[in-house]
Amino acid sequence: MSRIVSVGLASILDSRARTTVEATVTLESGTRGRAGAPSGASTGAHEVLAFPRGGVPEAIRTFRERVAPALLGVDIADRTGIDERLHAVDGTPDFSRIGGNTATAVSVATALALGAETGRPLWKVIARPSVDGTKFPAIVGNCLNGGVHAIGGPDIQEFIAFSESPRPEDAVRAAVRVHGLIGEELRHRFPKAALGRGDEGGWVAPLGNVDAVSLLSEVCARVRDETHLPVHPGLDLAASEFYRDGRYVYKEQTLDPEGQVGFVADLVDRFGLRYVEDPLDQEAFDDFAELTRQVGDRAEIVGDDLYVTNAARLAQGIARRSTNSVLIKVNQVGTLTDTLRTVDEARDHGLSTITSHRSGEVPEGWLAHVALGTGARGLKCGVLGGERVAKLNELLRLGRATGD
Ligand code: 2PG
Ligand code: MG
Repeated sequence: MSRIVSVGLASILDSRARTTVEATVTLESGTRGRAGAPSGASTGAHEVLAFPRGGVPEAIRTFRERVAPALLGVDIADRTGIDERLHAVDGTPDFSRIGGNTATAVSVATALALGAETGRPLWKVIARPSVDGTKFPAIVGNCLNGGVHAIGGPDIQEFIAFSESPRPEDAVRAAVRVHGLIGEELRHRFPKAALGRGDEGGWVAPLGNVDAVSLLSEVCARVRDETHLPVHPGLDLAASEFYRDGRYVYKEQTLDPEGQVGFVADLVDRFGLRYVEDPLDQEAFDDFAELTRQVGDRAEIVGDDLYVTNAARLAQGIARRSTNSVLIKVNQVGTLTDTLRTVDEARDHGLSTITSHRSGEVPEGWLAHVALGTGARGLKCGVLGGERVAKLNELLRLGRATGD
């Protein structure tokens, strides 16, 4: 097949207008693949490093000196071999020499180039034979923001519409409706307040944590009545961000780990939560297991900072029955090959996967292909903002292409 004749890495802006990188891979046939890499704010302690210590300029320098020479002339058919070369050139366990975002941008750009060369969409390039592209993910749409993604607002980071219709068009419609109705309700409740939106387009308002869950749950019920679509409330607590010295410190209360498990289990039952991400600290494998034991039959209990898309950390969680679901973010682990390893590990042990954006995103749609190609239970990509809508629109296109 065609060989790589040039690879470039350039600085671009993410949705917070911070610099990140995009890679362009060109083949001898003239075919190209281009992809940008996103960045997080509530990053897990065990993620690979997005950039080397000198930031984007050092990432670009290192790319020119070390990465590009290792990729020139390689056959594009050897996609996984290219990801292995990225590890070999880096030589560290956390991509701290070349940067995880360089690895992500190159890995995805390579897969896109291979797809273009062979006339296949990205999802088919990465799909296992058991994934036929007919099962579409739920939309995991952030509607209200708090935590480190907002100025003010609740301590909980994300109040989510978990929109489960199998047809992308319906799933997107219900999630968008929840976001819109929450906006209307906030204008009504706070007629004089200056309301804002967080990094992922969710509303930001002066609400307490439980008040915000209650509002979300009421609005989801209204949208269910109105549309007859299965949309339910969910949360990403990003609890590591407010875990201090063994306690969960909220504005309204401070809880020990047992209290936190009880608090979250109570929210699941009172408000009908179907999705609960990072309800506990990133090292609390056993407290996660207790919560999963209590409510895992009625909600997805999802590990994000807990696993950081890392197959070895996921194996620990599987052994301890910590969760029934795992969040998948390509740039937490670096390459598509690493990502697929973690997805396989999850699938082999009966855990669902949720393919996720970052809070600082690029306005590209490739994430929707990762969700479809890995048979994900959900696509977490927000609802509002060009960089979020790009992923929803790509999923809608994929829905139409496969005759949804
Ligand atoms: C999360 C993500 C995305 P960040 O915590 O799940 O919503 O946030 O990209 O800041 O880690
Ligand atoms: Mg999270």
